[in-house]
Amino acid sequence: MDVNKLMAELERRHPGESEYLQAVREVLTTVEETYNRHPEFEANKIAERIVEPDRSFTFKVVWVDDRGCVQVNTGYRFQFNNAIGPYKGGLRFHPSVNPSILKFLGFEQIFKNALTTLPMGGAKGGSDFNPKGKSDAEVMRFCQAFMVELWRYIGPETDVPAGDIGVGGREIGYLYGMYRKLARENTGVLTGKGMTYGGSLIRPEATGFGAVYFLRQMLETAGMEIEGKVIAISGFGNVAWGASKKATELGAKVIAISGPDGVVTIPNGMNEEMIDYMLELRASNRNIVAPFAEKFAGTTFTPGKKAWSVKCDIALPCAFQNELNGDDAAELLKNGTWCCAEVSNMGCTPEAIHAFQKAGILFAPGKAVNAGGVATSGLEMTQNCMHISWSGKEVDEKLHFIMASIHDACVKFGKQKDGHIDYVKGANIAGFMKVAQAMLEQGVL
Ligand code: 2IT
Repeated sequence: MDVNKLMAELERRHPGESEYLQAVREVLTTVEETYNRHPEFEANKIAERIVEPDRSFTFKVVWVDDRGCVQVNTGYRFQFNNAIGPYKGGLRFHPSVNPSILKFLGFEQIFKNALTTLPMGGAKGGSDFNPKGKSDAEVMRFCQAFMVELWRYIGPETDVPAGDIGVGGREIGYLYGMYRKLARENTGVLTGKGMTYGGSLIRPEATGFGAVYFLRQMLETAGMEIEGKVIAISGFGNVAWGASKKATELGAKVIAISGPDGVVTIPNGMNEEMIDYMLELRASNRNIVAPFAEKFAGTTFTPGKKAWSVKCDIALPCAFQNELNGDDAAELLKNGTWCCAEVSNMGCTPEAIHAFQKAGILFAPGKAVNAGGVATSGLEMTQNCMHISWSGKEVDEKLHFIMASIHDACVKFGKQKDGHIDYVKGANIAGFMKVAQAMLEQGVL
């Protein structure tokens, strides 16, 4: 493969889709060497085929707000690749949502899902609907209108959506309710469902828990332990919550969380009450973190600042793509940060990753670190089709096993001659080669 030629062609077909092009370039440059050792991949144009979504759906979502005004949004589903299993991936509701962002997420999802050891293909969808300030009834009407369009394209063995930013348990409930009514079926067509109608224990915690299990293994492999380490986290949503909870439980000190409005520093580290309050803050639909500092004495809110301005051992981006840039990386490194595990999808810019790699600190990419979320979605699908539910302990044990397998795969494909583990390379090669092999064996489609 010739990465520059392939990228030029992709850019011609998807002009200006910067997030999508960024994600593809990162994967292709890291797998190029291994790929080129397989002339059968080149002969079958695996790279050219894997970078394009299989198909995409765009639809209009019309709903009525609480004032009686008609609102119009755009809905999308990008089905990227189903070589190893049904399309699988979240739905994002956020005003920034556009085809470039959903294509980057769908593309990343292919390799992440391949890493989980479970049979799941890659997809992503969502809408430019802004949940901020919306009432519960408005969210319900929007979700129902969204599903009236989406339901034709999905199915438990075809395409299984889940949550992402702006889509949590409440939204999945409304989406599932409408799907069930339209399809006249109770199936595992969405994951992240409530416990009373087919959800899996540990799914809400899984992304954050899995990330901390992975982080613990990174540290252990480097001869360290997580206990006592100082961690800065960005975001205050479901993922930041799960990561804070597990890190605190394992004896680490979470000293910062952040929102679009600024950062809250917690000098003594998070406690249980604070962790519980994160859920309330997220559910309030206000998208600000400042109230956290008003509620807890001894914590400080600094407007306009990111979590990366706080001195820490370990940085865990848990919010948004490209939320940690080159300047942030420089600031962290200056303050002595020696590990960064991306929990958000593509949380770090290429400049930030380069700075971390140049400094030789521990760095792991989102598609490995955050794969526990979708992996537990896969476990929810399994329970649904068996019509049973596992205990929390059983699910957590399986999540442990999966995160350990992902870590092993990163080490296998990412260990350099000097012993340093290039987790970016390891994750990309392991995920890519599995899907490439599956495509090869199934012929030109
Ligand atoms: O980015 C992700 O992996 C998710 N938002 C979860 C997807 C899923 O299907 O559980």
